[in-house]
Amino acid sequence: MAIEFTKYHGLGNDFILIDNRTLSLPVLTPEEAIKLCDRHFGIGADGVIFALKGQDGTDYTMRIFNSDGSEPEMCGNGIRCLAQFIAELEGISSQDSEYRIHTLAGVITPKLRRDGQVIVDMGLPRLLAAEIPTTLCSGDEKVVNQPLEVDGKSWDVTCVSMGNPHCITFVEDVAAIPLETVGPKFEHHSVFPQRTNTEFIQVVGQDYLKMRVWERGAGVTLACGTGACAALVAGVLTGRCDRKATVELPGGPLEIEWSEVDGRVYMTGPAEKVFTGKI
Ligand code: ZDP
Repeated sequence: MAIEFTKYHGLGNDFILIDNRTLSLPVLTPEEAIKLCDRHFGIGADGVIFALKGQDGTDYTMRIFNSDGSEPEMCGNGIRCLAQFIAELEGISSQDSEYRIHTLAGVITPKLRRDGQVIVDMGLPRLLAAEIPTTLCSGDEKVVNQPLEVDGKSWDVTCVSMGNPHCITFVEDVAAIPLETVGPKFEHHSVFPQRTNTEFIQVVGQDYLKMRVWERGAGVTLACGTGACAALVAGVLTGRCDRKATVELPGGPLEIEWSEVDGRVYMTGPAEKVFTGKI
């Protein structure tokens, strides 16, 4: 059976989107996703995203497999792509559509804006060690500016869950970080039982952060939406930035706000269709 797919990217974080709306389970297995994500033997992507039937009153359900076949709870760049994909499937050309999406991180609400950008209500950040999860502090404590030994060096880390785990460390110069060497050591560190995404952040100004990321299950990527949200929250928790800032990723900028009013994190950024095909 042929399966149609559409390739999208959000700031170069790229995904294979599958129209799976009539079903509750993904039409592909994690093993098939690994093959399709391969950049030499497959289509090439950081993950595969399925637009599934809604549940518990939501419009749709999103599931995603990372390029290594593992399944994350959420995906910030991916859900912007999903919103565009759904609008196209529904034949909606006008903007302002808002969707309630069921994810393993709770209900997430992306909204298409007239200028083509997508603003996403990413929900509440979770800050307690048990929620990350990490054993770096006792379960009911926040993990802020904690020393962590990785690769023979002590890093000050702050941990934030946006449904998926993030470990954030602030550095002088992000360009100088050997991501390929230290990234996997953070990801598989014994203090992170579910592994972790890791963000290296350079504070350029109160309202401007520069970020490079090592993603759990995907490695070096050009952008990570949940990571940019987690980074801003960590910047606020450690007194390094305002509640609203631009986060510059290798693939481009995202606008992130941690609202003082409702405590939720809002992410604004692009999602672009690249091509369609059949498997
Ligand atoms: O948590 C994880 O395992 C991530 N690799 C999921 C993907 C996150 C993503 N890069 C994002 O934008 O949030 C898609």
